Amino acid sequence: MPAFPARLAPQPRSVAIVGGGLVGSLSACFFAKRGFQVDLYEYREDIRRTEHVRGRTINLTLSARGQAALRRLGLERALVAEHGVALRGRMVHHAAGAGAGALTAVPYDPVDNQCIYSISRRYLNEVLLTATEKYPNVRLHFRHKLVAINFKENQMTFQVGEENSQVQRSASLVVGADGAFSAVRRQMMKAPLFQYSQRYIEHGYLELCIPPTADGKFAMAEQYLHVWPRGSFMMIALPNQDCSWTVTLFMSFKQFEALDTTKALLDFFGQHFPDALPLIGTERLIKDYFSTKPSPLISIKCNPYHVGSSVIIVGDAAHAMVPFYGQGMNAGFEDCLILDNLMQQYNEDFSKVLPKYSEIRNKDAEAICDLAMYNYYEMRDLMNHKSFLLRKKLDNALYQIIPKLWIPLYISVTFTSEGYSWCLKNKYWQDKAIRAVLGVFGMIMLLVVVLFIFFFIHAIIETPCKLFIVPEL
Ligand code: FAD
Ligand code: EGU
Repeated sequence: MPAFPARLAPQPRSVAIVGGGLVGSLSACFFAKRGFQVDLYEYREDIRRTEHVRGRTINLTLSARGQAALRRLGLERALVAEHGVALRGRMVHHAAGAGAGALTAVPYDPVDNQCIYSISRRYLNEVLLTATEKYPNVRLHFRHKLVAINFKENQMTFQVGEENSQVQRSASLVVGADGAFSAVRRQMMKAPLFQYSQRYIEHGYLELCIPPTADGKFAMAEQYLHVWPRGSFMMIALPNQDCSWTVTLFMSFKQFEALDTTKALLDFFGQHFPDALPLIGTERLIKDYFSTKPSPLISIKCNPYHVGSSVIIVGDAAHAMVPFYGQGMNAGFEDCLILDNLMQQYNEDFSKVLPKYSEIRNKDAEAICDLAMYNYYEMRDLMNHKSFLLRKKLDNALYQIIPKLWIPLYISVTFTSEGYSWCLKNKYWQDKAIRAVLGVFGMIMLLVVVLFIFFFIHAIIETPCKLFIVPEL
């Protein structure tokens, strides 16, 4: 028996968000909207007041899951309509050889023509931070780095500014939105039964840029995510609003190291990305390539995502993934939406909401980590295989004929809010169905061949008998 009726249960009203990145700032809005006192602590200074932001990718793709979360807060229109560049499909740049320089445009959604959006990380973060300030119950604390956290009293220690001054803060709920190298999670790892695994892949990434043309236009077909799959490495380009492209080269660290001279670099691009080389420009390529180090890519799974009824982790802190499905931020935004739904369902009772969040979110988050890792192999390699492209064609054909029954994997991941684990199961079912159909087809073919051989032999055996039978005199 609970000591209080649910309605009267003690309601903690203060929330501390650790990390003011994409997911932390969105999460702050969700808690503020519910009326909690929200304090957001961010390690960096306010990016709205700085010229340059160090760190990750310049732009990323926003799709249905991320949009659904933004919509709940009334932020979707402002962001998507005014600052997103719509992508209606991918443009595959084939390798030299067979069809050198050949391009294939493959639409994302041949049925409903839905699209995804390329958005600037910085702009997204700025809009979300400003959105938190619309709520009078939010306070932002920049240059606050969480260095320790004591779960018993929910006591956090922050290092403030550059000097070694420290402050102690507490809150009834701590939300760890402090990214892949989360300090909140590091503390959670010390508890028994906490599951954790991480994996760095062999590939790193390096960003380059294709500037607008002389007359200020996009240098490549806009409305596409451009991709150069090359087997052991690949390159991707996403458009920016100013008509430039951010180009990301994914390659093993070994290979990055091997390209250590101007000549080696230009030969490499000339051989593998001959169409991109003049668009980037040799000078700019050399300058950008040699002035930045490739960054690593990590995939992290852990479980559970909460401690008791007072600490929870969201976004990359809970599930960092390799970027090959364009879902990291989308999944993080979806975390916030799901958490908000549970707050509604359980009347903001943290002791019920937090365990439920871990329970329902873990399997889906791990599914998208797996799917993204699978794409790491599939996209750079299989895109070059005939059988793979055939399967894609078959998938899309079936989708066009029976869109309610046959939803290709990337469609369910990108354009629905079905659980990621459902998407994965759906694909297993489809693989089985295709194998079964191919199996039956194979059996029929075999039967035809056997029958043919049978009749053929029969005919051979019969005919000579007839031919050589000497008519009786
Ligand atoms: P972060 O963005 O890492 O933010 C964490 C914040 O916490 C930071 O501001 C940091 O300063 C702060 N912080 C860290 N430690 C502390 C501390 N101790 N105290 C206080 N503050 C702290 N996702 C997509 O959906 N689509 C894409 O197209 C896409 N492309 C990607 C391409 C690449 C190359 C990479 C690497 C990732 C990509 N992602 C993409 C994933 C996406 O970037 C992440 O999933 C997303 O940024 C996660 O947001 P977050 O707020 O959880 O973490
Ligand atoms: C990788 C790096 C194309 C941004 C997967 C597609 C990505 C993104 C794809 C990055 C690819 C790969 C899909 C989207 C998206 C494709 C997708 C990958 C955004 C299967 C800035 N991927 N990404 N798949 O279909 O579903 O276009 O860094 F090259 S968006 Cl690897 Cl939809």
